[in-house]
Amino acid sequence: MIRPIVFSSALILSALAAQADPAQTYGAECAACHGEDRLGGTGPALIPQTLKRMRGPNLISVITHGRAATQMPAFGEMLDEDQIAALADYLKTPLDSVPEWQPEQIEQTRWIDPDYTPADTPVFDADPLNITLVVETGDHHVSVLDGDSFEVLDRFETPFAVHGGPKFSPEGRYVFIMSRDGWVQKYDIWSLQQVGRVRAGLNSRNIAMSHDGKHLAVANYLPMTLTILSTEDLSVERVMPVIGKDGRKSRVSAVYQAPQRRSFILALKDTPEIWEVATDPEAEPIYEGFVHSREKGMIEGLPSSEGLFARRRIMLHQPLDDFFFTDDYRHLIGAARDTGRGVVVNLNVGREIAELPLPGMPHLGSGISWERDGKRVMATPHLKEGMLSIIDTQDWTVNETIETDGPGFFLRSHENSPYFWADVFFGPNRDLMHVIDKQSLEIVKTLRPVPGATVAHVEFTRDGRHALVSVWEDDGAVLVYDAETLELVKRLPMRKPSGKYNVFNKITFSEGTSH
Ligand code: DHE
Repeated sequence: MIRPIVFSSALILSALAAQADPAQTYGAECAACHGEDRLGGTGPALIPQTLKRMRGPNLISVITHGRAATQMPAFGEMLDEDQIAALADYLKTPLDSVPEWQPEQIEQTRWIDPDYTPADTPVFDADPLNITLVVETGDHHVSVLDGDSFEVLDRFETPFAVHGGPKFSPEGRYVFIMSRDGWVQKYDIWSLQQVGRVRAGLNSRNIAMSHDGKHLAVANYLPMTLTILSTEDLSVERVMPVIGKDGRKSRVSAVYQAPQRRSFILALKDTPEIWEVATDPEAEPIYEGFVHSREKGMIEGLPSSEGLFARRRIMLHQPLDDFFFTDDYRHLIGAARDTGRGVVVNLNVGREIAELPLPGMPHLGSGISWERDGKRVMATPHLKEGMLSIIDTQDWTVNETIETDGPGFFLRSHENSPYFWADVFFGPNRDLMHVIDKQSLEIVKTLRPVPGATVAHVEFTRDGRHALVSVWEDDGAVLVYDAETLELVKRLPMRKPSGKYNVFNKITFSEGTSH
């Protein structure tokens, strides 16, 4: 006899409660992997700051169908449509309070891989300085490419949702990679092994390496801090709260390395200041600003005998972010959001010195520079307009603009190449890549490698002979072009490859690459 299924009233009540209360659904179905506090565990943090930055299928679809090639299962059969929609809304609500993320909490997350054994010399025959790392965002891996043979030497798992450029130690042996969840991973290229991981922030923007390779700074949105780690063992050296002169807390939009200045430069999102943080106790005499501050006894946060991590504030008229630095690191151009203006700041004297008309959200962080007609120019794409601006970095004028087939994200060139490459990242032509002559500023060729597939971000090999282009799709590829003939020479299948980073070009601060 088939017995009718009888639900107890307690069960019905709990099912109704779960339906009504997405927090309960979260606790039952998600917390084991994503953490009771939604700050992540084996799965990523599920907080609006992180979720709204994630590209790809929307939240409802991920909950319903799961995420291919990850641990994220499909809940479509377990939860009904209303429950999934309520859960998605719940995940988009901010946390009631942001937990402490001080050295003690960070230290608890620090993990050194017990299987890591450092090699004395590279465990491969390839040129260790011509290694190129490819970040594959499709399944959260990095491929380690031999830049001569284009063979994949290793493919390792990264934390979830890597963003920004990985940063190499000055000799090129180690690389540090950051995820939007604030995890920092250290990897040894010579040994082809992960060294360890630490969670330096809860929602982070990017990382920067100090001039001597000893310190790694992590720019955080959540909490509003700069975390400085020891590159040796990923231990915490300092957590700096970021508070403007007016007392307002600020998110850090980005942190940059300024090797000649022996400092980190911070772009602050919520307060009209730039911060400079010294990475060398002896460095301050080279900065006018530091000398003045010191004379006036204004070095904050540290006794005046200690210069390491001493901070200098540069006051602005409004917050600036997305910096491009001149090669000598004396000047930066920052974008004043939604104003159509770029602002030039002289870092030595510590003040704004010029303004530039830059409409359509310039993406200055992707800027590159080169010599043209005896002048040093820089080029920047614009995220909201199909154009590139060419700026004279002596008199701070916009020399020329180049019309493109749509707004772009990244530019790249190399000292040995007469061309620079500009992607069209947004809009119907996002499958196009322009190749532009650095002197005539003419578009010499427009590539459409895979019709309909986004192509973006270029990196050159160490000698500049090859240009590597990402086909930014889940079943994507890195396409290797001859940088002179512009012919395709190789196709390397990859899972949604985003940025690519050549060790030599990065550690020598090549003028053709963002730093
Ligand atoms: Fe990025 C670099 C900020 C969206 C991929 N991005 C950077 C850097 C900053 C920045 C400050 C320089 C850091 C560094 O390398 O040390 N990015 C921002 C934003 O504010 C923005 C517009 C909005 C946001 O979501 O935060 C943004 N970025 C994106 C994307 O949507 C991209 C295309 C895909 C993704 O991964 O999220 C993206 N950003 C990248 C990449 C770099 C990067 C690949 C490194 C470029 C390089 O060649 O160095």
